[in-house]
Amino acid sequence: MKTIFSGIQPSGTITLGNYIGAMKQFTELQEEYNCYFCVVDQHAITVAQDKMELRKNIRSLAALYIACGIDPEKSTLFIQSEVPAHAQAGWILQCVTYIGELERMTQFKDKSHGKEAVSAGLLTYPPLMAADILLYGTDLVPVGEDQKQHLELTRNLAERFNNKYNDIFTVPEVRIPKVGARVMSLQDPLKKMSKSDSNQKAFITLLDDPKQIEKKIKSAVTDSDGIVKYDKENKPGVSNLLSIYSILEGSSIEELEQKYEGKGYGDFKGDLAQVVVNAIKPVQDRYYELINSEELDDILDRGAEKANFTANKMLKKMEKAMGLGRKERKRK
Ligand code: ATP
Ligand code: LTN
Repeated sequence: MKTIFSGIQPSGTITLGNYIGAMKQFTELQEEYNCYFCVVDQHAITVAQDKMELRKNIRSLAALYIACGIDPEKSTLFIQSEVPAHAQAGWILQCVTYIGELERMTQFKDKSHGKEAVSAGLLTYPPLMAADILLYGTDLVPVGEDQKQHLELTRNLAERFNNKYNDIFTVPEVRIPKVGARVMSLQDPLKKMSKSDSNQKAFITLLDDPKQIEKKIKSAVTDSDGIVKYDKENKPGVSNLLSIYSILEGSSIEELEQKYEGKGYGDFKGDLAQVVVNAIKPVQDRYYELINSEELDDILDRGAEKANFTANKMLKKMEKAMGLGRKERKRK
């Protein structure tokens, strides 16, 4: 059975973008693959986090994975910092990465742009991500489009390590959904929807209540021609809303264009708000059952145990391939 690995940062509550671009495909893939899903908390601290908020977001993200349909009987769900091999392997991979490669990453450029205090971790984020993936012999990595460049670097690092030291890594493929790979901000449809956006109106989280959802959709930026039509170039706001509607409700863009022909944005937005509320209501119900439960801790304990077992085996191979530490002693 082939292996899948993916991770989401606990840098806020996950958005409709994360749900459509990542989470939705995870739940489908777990039926056919050996899956590892991770709360990548060590990636989240590459930018400043409030201690109490981070703790809350880590648990909340774990609960949301399950509430969205990740089945702990089928998939391994765990928290990155509970598996020390990630940081250890991340260090090793940093040592086979060139600074120039890291400086070219668009996520680094976007997140560091105009900031004075940029952490070294923000720059060295991709080798840690490569470690996440390579430790599990991953074949396939389902992510949104924004992660394509990081995946390309992961593949290069795996090949470089294999050629230089020993052929131990599987070179993973990326899997990007055909639609919904890039859900855009509700306030600036030329920017991707992001859970750490400072403007709360730019994104919908899976834990927003119906009133908030309605408000955010009603105030989503569109245009002044009043026609519900998909045209990414000239009508990015409306096109983004149409994509969200189409994916969540399962109707095609053409069907939706017909349905709203001659109607204004008011009707369209009102219906879309209802579609979003209906899609995330069952997720919220399950979330509130789980969030303070022992069940969630049991799942995460089991996940960490399984992940540690697999990851440590690969870490040992990496260290051996490079000549780190001492030769293993023969047991007497
Ligand atoms: P942050 O704002 O902290 O950078 P984020 O919202 O961009 O976070 P991540 O935790 O970095 O989200 O990403 C989790 C997964 O969701 C990744 O697979 C990523 O590609 C996907 N994803 C993130 N934003 C979107 C989006 N707007 N549309 C589609 N997929 C997305
Ligand atoms: N970099 C990713 C999160 C992430 C990830 C991973 C995704 C960290 N490690 C491993 C897939 C596989 C992001 O910012 N979305």
